[in-house]
Amino acid sequence: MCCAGIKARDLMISLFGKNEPEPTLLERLKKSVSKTKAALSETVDTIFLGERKIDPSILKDLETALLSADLGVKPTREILDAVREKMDRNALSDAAQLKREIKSHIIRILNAPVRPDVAAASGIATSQNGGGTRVIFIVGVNGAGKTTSIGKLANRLRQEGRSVVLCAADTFRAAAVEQLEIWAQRNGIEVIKQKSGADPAAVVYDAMAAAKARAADVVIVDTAGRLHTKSNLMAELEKMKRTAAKVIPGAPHDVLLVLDATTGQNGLAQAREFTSTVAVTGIILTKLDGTAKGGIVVAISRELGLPIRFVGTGEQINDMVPFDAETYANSLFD
Ligand SMILES: Nc1nc2c(ncn2[C@@H]2O[C@H](COP(=O)(O)OP(=O)(O)OP(=O)(O)O)[C@@H](O)[C@H]2O)c(=O)[nH]1
Ligand SMILES: [Mg+2]
Repeated sequence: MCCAGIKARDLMISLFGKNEPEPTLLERLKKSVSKTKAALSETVDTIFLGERKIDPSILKDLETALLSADLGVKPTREILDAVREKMDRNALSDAAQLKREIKSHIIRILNAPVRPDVAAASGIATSQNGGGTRVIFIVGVNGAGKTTSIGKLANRLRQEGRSVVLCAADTFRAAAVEQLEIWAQRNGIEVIKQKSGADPAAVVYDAMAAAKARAADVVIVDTAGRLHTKSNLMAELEKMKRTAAKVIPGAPHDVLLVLDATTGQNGLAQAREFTSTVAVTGIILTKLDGTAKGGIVVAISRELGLPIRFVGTGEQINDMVPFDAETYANSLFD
């Protein structure tokens, strides 16, 4: 009897995992940014080893720490200016105060108002989905993590009780449709597709029609990886957007640019060009796990003026967290 009970429990555990509490947002972010934290927060601590006093000589080391965490030149300069100013007023006396100063400055940059054209677009993270099917395009360069992020995003939306349809508009890369189909299966949702090599706008048309017919809450469009320099691919993207709007007025409601955090300042330069060509409404920053350059979050906010909506913290379906400035800064410094 007792053994049968244990077996049943083992079966439940193997099916559903241990009944452990889900890690909090802060815990998950903390794990992802541990290398960045080492590069930044712990470097600040070492600056103060050996009773070193707070004086302008620490600014050089601080600058190196901020730049090596990939905060970018402008945010680094702003933080150094703020620190220097406090130092001049003798308002900083130990490492803890210095960290608090850096942290509050980072939060300020991250919470700075987004571009006015973007602020007008409704955020998917917060939208309550009042008016009909919402359309989200996922765009970005090759291998940034678009398709994976779609799988994770669909999972989040499903957990919120929304119905989701996927659109396989990457008809270009071999096996791209199959990859999206696997994510659809994991989520138990439908994917609208055509055969490889089909016109992506035609797939978008089908998906919009299907989503509308089923009164789906959200349709997420997977697109092929593209560089802003490929004008034919950028024109193709515009055509997809126009097609979506023909079936669902106002679509796409969101165009989320997926950026790979590990590409650091290079990725940011690409993103700058990309967002000057396509009207992007937000960023999904992937692969924050395992990079020591998590400060790129700050550079992106400062440079692009776009909200970071989600952060990818691994390859699994649950490895994506909504981005929040305070939580991020806490995960780096607390
Ligand atoms: N560690 C980690 N890996 C990720 C994350 N997001 C995506 N990946 C991995 O990055 C690789 C590329 O992901 P895809 O989703 O195929 O990227 P994509 O942008 O759709 O690629 P293309 O369609 O070829 O342009 C895969 O091996 C993913 O598992 C993340 O947040 N963390
Ligand atoms: Mg893909």
